[in-house]
Amino acid sequence: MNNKKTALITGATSGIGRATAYKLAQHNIRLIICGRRKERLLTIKEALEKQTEVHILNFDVRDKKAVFSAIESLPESFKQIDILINNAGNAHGLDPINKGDIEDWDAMMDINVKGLLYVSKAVIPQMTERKSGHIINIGSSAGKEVYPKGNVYCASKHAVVALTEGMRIDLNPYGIKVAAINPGLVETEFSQVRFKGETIADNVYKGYKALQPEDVADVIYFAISRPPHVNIADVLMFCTAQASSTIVKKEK
Ligand code: NDP
Ligand code: 8X3
Repeated sequence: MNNKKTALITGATSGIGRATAYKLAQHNIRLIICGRRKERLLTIKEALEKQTEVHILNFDVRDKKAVFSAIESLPESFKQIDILINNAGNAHGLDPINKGDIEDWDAMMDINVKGLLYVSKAVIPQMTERKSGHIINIGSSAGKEVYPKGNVYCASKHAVVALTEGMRIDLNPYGIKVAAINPGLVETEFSQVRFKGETIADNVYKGYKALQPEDVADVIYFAISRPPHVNIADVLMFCTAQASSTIVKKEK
């Protein structure tokens, strides 16, 4: 019998998602890697194909139709998704609520919340049918604690935490594990996106050692490699320098 598992990772072109793809490939997990930047998906596929089978799905999680047709298009050997990692997401802007940009608000709610729902809706039916599966939602410390100017991003991540709890309750009769992994500051392209390439983004991870995407990938792999009776339901992880959303010990 082939016990090899298949994982679908959204947002696999960068940061936490990409590091998770590399980590899971080391453990011989078959991969479906997703994102909008096709060139990057192809590069990652080429690098990981020495270790495991890799299929790429190139879609925008905001595009409902594209999400469903991408999942529908999976070849037979990738059709059974055992592990869904809802990771695609970002912050857009850091402004007080009275000065926030509506386009930024739309992007965060559409990607971080609705995109996660669309992908989940496309994948969950096969898990309920098989009465097995594992869903990992990448929340954030921002989903536990609101910080100044974080308003809509924090709301989107509070929604991810709430949806994780809702999924865990509703999918419990089917034996499906659901978890939220909630990191604090992780050094990825996150701040480049949040600050739209402005130089301020370069300073976010200066003066202390932030979490690296591989640190989060380690925790994701730990969660998915527990025995069948164990579900790591919710993890809050910080780098040692970070005590809360607003308290980070920096070297002078
Ligand atoms: P990156 O910017 O490095 O990666 C974001 C990933 O999301 C990319 O692969 C990107 O792919 C994908 N993505 C973004 N928008 C879309 C979209 N519309 N459709 C499809 N894919 C999309 O950031 P991180 O790795 O840091 O972020 C990953 C997750 O971790 C996010 O949910 C983020 O909120 C969360 N997080 C990040 C923290 C941090 O400090 N970095 C801390 C806590 C949580 P592409 O552009 O190719 O589509
Ligand atoms: C990312 C962490 O503190 O930049 O979710 O919001 S933070």
